[in-house]
Amino acid sequence: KAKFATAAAPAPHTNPEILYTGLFINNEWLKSSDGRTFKTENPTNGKVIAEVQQAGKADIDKAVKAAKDAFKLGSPWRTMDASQRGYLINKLADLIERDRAYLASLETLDNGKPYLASYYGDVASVIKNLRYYAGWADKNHGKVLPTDGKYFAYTRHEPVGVCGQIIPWNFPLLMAAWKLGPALAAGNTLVLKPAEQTPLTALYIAQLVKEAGFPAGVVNVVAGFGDAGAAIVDHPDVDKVAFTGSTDVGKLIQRNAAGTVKRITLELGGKSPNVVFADCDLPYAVEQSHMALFYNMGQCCCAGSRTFVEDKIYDKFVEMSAARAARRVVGDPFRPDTEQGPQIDGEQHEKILGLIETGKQQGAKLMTGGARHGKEGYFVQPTVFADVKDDMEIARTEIFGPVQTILKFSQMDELLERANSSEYGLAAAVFTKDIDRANYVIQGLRAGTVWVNDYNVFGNQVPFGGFKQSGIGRENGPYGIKNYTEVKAVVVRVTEKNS
Ligand code: TXE
Repeated sequence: KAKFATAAAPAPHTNPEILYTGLFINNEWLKSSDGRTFKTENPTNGKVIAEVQQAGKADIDKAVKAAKDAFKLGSPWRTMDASQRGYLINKLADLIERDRAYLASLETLDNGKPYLASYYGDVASVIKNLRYYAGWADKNHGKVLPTDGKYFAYTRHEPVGVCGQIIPWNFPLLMAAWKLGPALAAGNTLVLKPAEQTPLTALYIAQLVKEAGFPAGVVNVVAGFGDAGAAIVDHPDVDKVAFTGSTDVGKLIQRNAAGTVKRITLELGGKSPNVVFADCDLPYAVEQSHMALFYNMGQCCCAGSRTFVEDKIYDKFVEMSAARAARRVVGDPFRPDTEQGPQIDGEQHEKILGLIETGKQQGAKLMTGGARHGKEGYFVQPTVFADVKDDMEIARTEIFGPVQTILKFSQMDELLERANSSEYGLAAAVFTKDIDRANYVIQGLRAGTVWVNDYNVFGNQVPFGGFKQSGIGRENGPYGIKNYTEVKAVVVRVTEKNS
């Protein structure tokens, strides 16, 4: 069962026009300072879609300067009513809604995810997320504090300043929205760097930012590689970095951000346990566990990538899961019946196929799939491994592909220890009808999110982020706003104090 409706969506633009490939700085489209460009590729067939201006250090300097100027005291942005900031964010959401079919198509072209998922999943969530945070713009208020002495003390919730936002390629639009919404609602200015694999939709959004009427320099979008990301992290005028991506790069960012004591939020990798007890509704749990792993070609940081199944139903569960994966429709992401498109690029494709080989060599039982799909593009067959042991590579490393690993358990305590024996702690799920058991597992799992009898349920009101090496901080909800807010304490001497 898909998470999005399947009522008729407008037909996709299978060949969407590419309108913006420049660096978006100060509400203008620029070429890179050193003339460098890079190619973005269609992962369905490996063909080049467009050449995009590639930001280097000099361009990052330019973008940061624009954001810093836009943040100056007295600037249009700083003097704007908070409610007007909310209005502008809502306006941006309206423009995205207007261009929803085009944006969903562009996302599918550049990323490879099925068009219906782009349309009903990604773009729909982007619109809702921006509207949620638009509402926060004039509600992020401080407090009056009954301090001792003749003083009037209060807190101001101020923007942090210039935010550097570095995002990945698995949900290019949605990750951009999760960064833009709270940052703008709280009054920050920003430099957003999309991933090199998927720059196109964020660049289109940049033009919509301008059309919505945001003052120049508030939002700057510059495509580029890791060196551009590193230049953002190193820049002394960037006050905060928000990053979503690999744990390795997250660690690097944390280290490098220390040089200027930047605020950082990190949303990193995962190896999330999905626990299925024997008293579950079996066909439902099989389908949910399938989607938990295979959604978005397995390229989800919170993917249910360690499926723990109670011994009593293990064989049946494995058999049903393998049959479901074998039925998964893989192919052209623009077709309405396609469930699975290509992986993002050749590098990921190779990494996944390599891990599948390791799984075979280390003795996991391959139930279905296990190889590339087709001859063109970066497709991988939906793959299911049974008899997976905790110490196998495929049970420890984030595969980030359509590879389900199914492990067996028999005792609750053993289960919790094994489920928690990962450096990650992003998400987890439990399928059971026993409320006491569910509550025990909820409390025992060390993860930022625990789903009960469902998976991949996101709400703009609900925080998302990781325990342990899955990250620092939370996105969405009031917690998300907090990460973009500095609290200033103000203490004013008064001549007389009365209660
Ligand atoms: O990620 P990177 P990659 C995991 C997943 C995947 C692996 C590698 O397991 O297989 O990471 O993916 C920018 N300073 N996730 O190599 O490199 C980069 O340009 C600053 C999980 O694509 O982390 C891009 O914009 N920035 C994840 C962003 O970091 C740097 C989503 C992410 O790229 C940088 C993606 C540097 N030194 C991959 N180097 C999730 N949490 O959802 C690169 N970047």
